Amino acid sequence: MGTRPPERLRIALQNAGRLTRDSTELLRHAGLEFEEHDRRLLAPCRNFALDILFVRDDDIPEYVQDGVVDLGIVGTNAVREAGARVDVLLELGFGYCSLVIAVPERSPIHSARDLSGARIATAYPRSLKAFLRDQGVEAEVVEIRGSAEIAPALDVSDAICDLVSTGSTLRLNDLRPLVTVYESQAALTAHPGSLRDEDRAAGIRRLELRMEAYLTARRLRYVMLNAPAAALDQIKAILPGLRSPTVIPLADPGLVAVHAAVEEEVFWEVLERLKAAGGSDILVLPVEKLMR
Ligand code: PRT
Ligand code: ZN
Repeated sequence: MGTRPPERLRIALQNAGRLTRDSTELLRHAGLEFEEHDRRLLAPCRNFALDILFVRDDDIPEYVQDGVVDLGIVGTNAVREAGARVDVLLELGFGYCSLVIAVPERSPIHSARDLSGARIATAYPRSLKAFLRDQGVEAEVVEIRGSAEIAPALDVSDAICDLVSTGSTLRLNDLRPLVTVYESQAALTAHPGSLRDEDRAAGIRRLELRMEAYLTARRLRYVMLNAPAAALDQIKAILPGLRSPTVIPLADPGLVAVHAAVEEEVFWEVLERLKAAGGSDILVLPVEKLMR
């Protein structure tokens, strides 16, 4: 695909599946405008030199490796299973799952070592074989397409190796997880050759920074409060902040206003401690973007 206009980047997204909605939303949060009512072929971005290619997720690692596209959003599980040589630029915080080996509830298999001689059904033969090799376990890998979870009930295998997110599919099929092969999430991946091309690399870097700005901001809340000036040191110590919090004098010399960005995970705890330290009129706002 060396004939495409050199000035436009191309990104591959899953066309219809678990990653599709989060992938397109991420691009929109990165400020890109595009039509997606017809998820076929290329959707051009109106305000960025980027075209979006909607394809099956399994095709994305190879498309990125081969330079059919410059970028792809795909699970790291698919990249590993394809053995694709791509650069993983950014983990995107969605599409979380684990590749897990599981056995029937009443199976005598209780550890990876017990898998020796067992038949394991999987759509992830490459990942599974690499894992078994690492563990020094010799087992029979039964390659299947699609759902592995029924294989033990059909006596096609003694164990399965499949992706798990909530675990409800395993429970429904009377299977218990034995060992995790690896964890996975969606990632922004790049064609190594595109990163060596100065113009393409610059465009890729701009997109990456925008995505990072959104992902960082999503974890933050902007907190504003009034505090007694005398309590300022204590309040500052509570606020982790990006750097130091902004302190604004108020008309009443005994009071100051303090502004800071706080991580979502510690946010309630911080709020409670601020209140206890004398903070009042605590106002919390979402953060839209943050470029460091
Ligand atoms: O048509 P196309 O090939 O594009 O789609 P697909 O059916 O191959 O893929 P899709 O949309 O199911 O998954 C795309 C990607 O989502 C995967 O490659 C993973 O990166 C990610 N992902 C996250 C998952 C899961 N969670 C997941 N739970 N992919 C599949 N599953 C399946 C799993 O295989 C099992 O059948 O869901 C079932 C288990 O789910 P729980 O919640 O019951 O544990
Ligand atoms: Zn697929």
